[in-house]
Amino acid sequence: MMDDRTFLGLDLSTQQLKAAVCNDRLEIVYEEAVTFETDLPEFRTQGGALIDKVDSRNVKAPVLMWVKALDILMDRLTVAGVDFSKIASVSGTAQQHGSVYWQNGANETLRNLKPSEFLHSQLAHCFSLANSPIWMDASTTKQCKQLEDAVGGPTKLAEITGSRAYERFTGSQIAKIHQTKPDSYKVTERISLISSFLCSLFLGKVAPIDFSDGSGMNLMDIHTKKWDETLLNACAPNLAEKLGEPVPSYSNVGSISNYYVERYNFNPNCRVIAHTGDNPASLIGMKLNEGWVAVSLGTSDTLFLWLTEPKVVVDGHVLCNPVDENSYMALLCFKNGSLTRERIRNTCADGSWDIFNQLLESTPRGNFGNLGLYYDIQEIIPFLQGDYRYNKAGNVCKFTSLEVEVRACIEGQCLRNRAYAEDFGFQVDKNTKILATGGASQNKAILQVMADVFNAPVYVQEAANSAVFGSAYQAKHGLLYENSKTYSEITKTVPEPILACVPYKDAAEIYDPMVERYKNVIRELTKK
Ligand code: ADP
Ligand code: XUL
Repeated sequence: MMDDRTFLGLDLSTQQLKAAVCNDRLEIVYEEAVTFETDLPEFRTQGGALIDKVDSRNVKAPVLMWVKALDILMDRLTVAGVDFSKIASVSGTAQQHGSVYWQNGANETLRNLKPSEFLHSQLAHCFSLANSPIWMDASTTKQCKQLEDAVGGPTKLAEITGSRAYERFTGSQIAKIHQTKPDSYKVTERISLISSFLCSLFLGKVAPIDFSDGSGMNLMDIHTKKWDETLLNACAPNLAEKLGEPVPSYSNVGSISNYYVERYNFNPNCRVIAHTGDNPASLIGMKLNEGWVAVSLGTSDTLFLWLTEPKVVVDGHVLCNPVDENSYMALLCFKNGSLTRERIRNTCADGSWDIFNQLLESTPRGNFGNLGLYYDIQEIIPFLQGDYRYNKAGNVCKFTSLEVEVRACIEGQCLRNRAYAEDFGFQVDKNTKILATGGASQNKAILQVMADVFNAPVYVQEAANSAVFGSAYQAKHGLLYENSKTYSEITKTVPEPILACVPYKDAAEIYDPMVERYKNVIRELTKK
């Protein structure tokens, strides 16, 4: 019944839990989503996050909200008519870096889930921390220093793990939990990433962390793909046993928990494939290969490239590649993405993307020499917070019209993307092609600015949410990997990207100098 089989992919992102079911040709047959803020208002999150009112650097999310979201999502898929007995394998992805703390006895509870009850009622007492730190957290500067010192500085840490210490990365987050909540740490039997936590819910036991998401922790040696003992010891005691051994991202990690067989009529032979981070999953969903730059415009804005060799960089990250064990991927992440665009849309365009786009399109490229930088929350690179506005003469100013503000926001974000990609060693040339994904990639006016700033064509895929589709493709790849089916063979039926916009002729003339100007402004603002 090969023609009949389907693959389930999930994406536990910042704002939503999404699911996609694909057929054997990897065409999407069902899509459903649960939105945390509106579907689960009892958890009182802002877009899925709990931002501390006293110190906004502390950002968490309730673990049980994610579990409850899965209960609701499974019900929605049932109502939509999904035949679970046809699903051959499941894989998933999640926001990167966040960590979940399983309390002593949790693995036993996971192994004995009662099919007649919801997951959230059975797992209510399984977590030693009710709220998990997530990627938006920036509260671990002290622990970052400790990790870098343990191996001889930021560059050395970047050489080993692919990144210098970053506040949101899991190592410093675990160290902080151990230092500030020693009792909770003591009763923790296992620690999962959010991706491997989601995988555990399908597997019915704590699932392994995969190489790609594991390389976003500042704990794994990206060359040997093993935990670095010095770093584990610098973080917290007995960490190796709490993390378990990492595995390749496409690993077939076991059969689906009996809970799903009895409750939803899954086939007992349905396999669970390791889950990974959302950026690695997007790389899969976009069928990214060399020569393309992927730009994901989601809650965070990220930029990623396929790398054949690991590079050592201090601004940016090198992660293990999720489909090819010998390759890597470069990643840049900016926290102030969609939520910042939404703030400017709300203050300038009455909350409407249509009005926002009209304003954006009514201003000339280059914005009369105005430049704006908007960091609603503590940015990663550059390490800044607040709004900065400059006029043509380079003086700090206020913008006098709504359209200038809207264009300044989008141009500022696109200049940032190009400037940091260049610092990573990426050079725009006539072969550069950009592939856009994420919620805001459906906005052509924004993509046009991206095309102009990079002076390169921008493409999109028919399926805009590449992370969730990437995990459905990975479900198939992981299932057939043992039969020597390569990832490119498996995804050859996925349609090629579609051209969305091309740059105007004067793009380089306008934006090349603006990129340099942007870099100078940042240099001044971040001068110690
Ligand atoms: P994540 O996976 O990080 O939770 P998504 O990739 O689903 O996020 O993107 C969600 C974001 O997409 C929303 O916060 C919203 O601002 C943005 N978005 C949706 N539609 C548009 C649009 N037409 N123009 C610009 N942004 C949009
Ligand atoms: C990547 C990062 C974010 C999250 C949430 O380093 O922090 O992109 O994965 O999407």
